Amino acid sequence: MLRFAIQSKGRLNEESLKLLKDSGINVDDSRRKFLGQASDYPIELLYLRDDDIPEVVADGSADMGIVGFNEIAESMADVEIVRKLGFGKCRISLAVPKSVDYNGLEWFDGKSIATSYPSILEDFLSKNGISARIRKIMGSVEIAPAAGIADAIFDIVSSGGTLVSNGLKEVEKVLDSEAVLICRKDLPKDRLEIRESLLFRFDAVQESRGKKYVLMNIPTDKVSEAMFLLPSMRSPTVMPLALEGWSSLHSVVDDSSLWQTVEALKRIGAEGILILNVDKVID
Ligand code: PRT
Ligand code: ZN
Repeated sequence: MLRFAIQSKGRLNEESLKLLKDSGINVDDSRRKFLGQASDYPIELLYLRDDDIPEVVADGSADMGIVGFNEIAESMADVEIVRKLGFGKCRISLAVPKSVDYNGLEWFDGKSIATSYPSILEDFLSKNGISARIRKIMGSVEIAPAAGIADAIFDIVSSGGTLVSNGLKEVEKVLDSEAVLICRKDLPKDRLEIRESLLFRFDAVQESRGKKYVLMNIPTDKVSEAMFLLPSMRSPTVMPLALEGWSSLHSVVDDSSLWQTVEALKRIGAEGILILNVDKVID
């Protein structure tokens, strides 16, 4: 049995549960529970506040977990970062009131900065030779300048909307973050096989994200041109159709270039184009 920690509620909870579910691990997601059991997989889920996950994994109370990289950087917990998971993307930045005539990092010399991430900030300031007062605040950091509690803030930014609505502007990005899969460093040998199986499943789910399976009929003399338009994982599959002079072509296309590719294929004579979701990709 492997014990796996995820956020009990909040921004990473849903995506973490979805990754497990898409990996065929069905967990009892009644979020009020502290400990949940998967019905068909040797894993138990520990639902925690995100701040507690790095330490709990570092000390072996949980074997693996999902948490924002920002929490690992702040706690400096001694864990292995096994994978970046591609969700919960954000950055931690310095922001100042929008009326400030900001002219570089020196502006922060002698100022006070409110943050829930004092360690990351302290490290950044000392590396840059800036001496500022750090005020640790848990939650609603963005109101600190207007409330007269600090001159500036150091906080998580995603769309930037919170900064704008609080009369602030982002002036320095310090750290990029996203959800990461972490593992304790001394994972007992009897759980290594479960870890490998989990990674195999997570990778297959992640590989399939942002991909579509495209099938079409195309005049056989256009197949090489079509293959050039389809930068797939491997070469596309080409099969002759019963109809003389026509072939069927199958390939995997990235979502980001899907419409461009399909339009180009149509221009060279592709017909009957089917676009399907990709559920898993196993290399
Ligand atoms: O209760 P618990 O302690 O578990 O949760 P929490 O309230 O501490 O964290 P939560 O659920 O807000 O965020 C969990 C993780 O999601 C963070 O540690 C980040 O890794 C990641 N993440 C991604 C974010 C955001 N995006 C985000 N936008 N965490 C917080 N925010 C907040 C930010 O603090 C600010 O108040 O959203 C606001 C800014 O958003 P924009 O879009 O207006 O810029
Ligand atoms: Zn938290």
